[in-house]
Amino acid sequence: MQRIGILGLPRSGKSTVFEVLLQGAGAHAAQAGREQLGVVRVPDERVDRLAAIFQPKKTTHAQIEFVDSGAARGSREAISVRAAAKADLFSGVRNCDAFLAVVRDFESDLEPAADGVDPARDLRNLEAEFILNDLAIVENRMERLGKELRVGKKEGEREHALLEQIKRLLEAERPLRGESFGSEDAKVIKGFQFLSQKPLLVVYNQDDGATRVPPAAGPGALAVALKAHLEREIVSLPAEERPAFRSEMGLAEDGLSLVIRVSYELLGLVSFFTVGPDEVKAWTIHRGETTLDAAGAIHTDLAKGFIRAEVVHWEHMVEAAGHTPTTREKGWLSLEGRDYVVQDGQCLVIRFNK
Ligand SMILES: Nc1nc2c(ncn2[C@@H]2O[C@H](COP(=O)(O)OP(=O)(O)OP(=O)(O)O)[C@@H](O)[C@H]2O)c(=O)[nH]1
Ligand SMILES: [Mg+2]
Repeated sequence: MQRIGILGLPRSGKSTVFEVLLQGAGAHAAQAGREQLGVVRVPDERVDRLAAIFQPKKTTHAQIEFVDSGAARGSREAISVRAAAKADLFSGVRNCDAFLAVVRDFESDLEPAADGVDPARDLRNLEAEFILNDLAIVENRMERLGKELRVGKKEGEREHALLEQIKRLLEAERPLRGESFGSEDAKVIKGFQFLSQKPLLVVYNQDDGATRVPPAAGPGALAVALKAHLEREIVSLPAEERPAFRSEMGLAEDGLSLVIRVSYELLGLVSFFTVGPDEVKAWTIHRGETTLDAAGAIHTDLAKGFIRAEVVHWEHMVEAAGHTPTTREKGWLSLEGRDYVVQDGQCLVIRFNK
């Protein structure tokens, strides 16, 4: 399961965003130290449509985990950006697969912003924190490698040169998520878990009536606007009243769906489905992965004994009312080998040797 760490300056609305995301039915939250964890059921109309056809005993949506970082939680006084920079913005979220940065873009008399509302400045400050964090990691490692090189241990030479290159990028204030590296170097770099390298979703947390369009984010990042406060009010309503209220307020897509859709895009994830009378289930793999990878995601035995995959697009499956012979007659079913790249929205049956 992919984990997305929510971070941001104090009082930017991190916990409000977290609560909005957690309203997904089936979500459950847990407290782990100072941070909060929440597993969210990924809303997916395709799963619901397939379940309506198959009437399975069990329907399983994909899941994604969000972590609300524990930094400076609960402090009621407005904290300045400078003071915030000293706090550990990344507590509890360092090991996540991606970050969701909440940037304050709302005025509030109840929660006055100490240094005024300036989302562009706040984002710059956050980015600077990512980069400082990574520079500290690079410098530590280079120092150690430098010592070894001086006593004649040459193994670290190549890594030292790579870190030198990374240091120059960071010093030029370039986050690593925008850079590409050769596969050997990429492997070495991955081990460092650099924060500025992880995919970044910037959420501009706006007032109820705001219509500002967020500026485009750089490479490896995406930006969306969310009215977290209003969204939280909506999710506190009974489910059947939400759509009417939503359209009254001129909100198109609900916050949870929006954030998840964009997160999938950012993380390069796609869904495939397995269907049948026992269970309709959504699975998550990376874009570009094959039927063999998909089989392995379901069970290692399926990958080991893989013969072939039967592939039907979910819309065709619905149109055929879940009747496989019909999908075959219509030419909607294809037989694919282990190297076939799975596309978002396909239903798979894996044939394998036990
Ligand atoms: N007016 C307005 N208030 C908001 C909005 N989002 C959050 N708030 C308020 O701002 C305050 C801070 O929100 P939180 O979600 O607790 O922010 P946080 O980033 O988790 O705060 P810390 O964990 O203390 O750093 C709360 O009083 C929220 O109700 C918004 O979009 N508009
Ligand atoms: Mg909070």
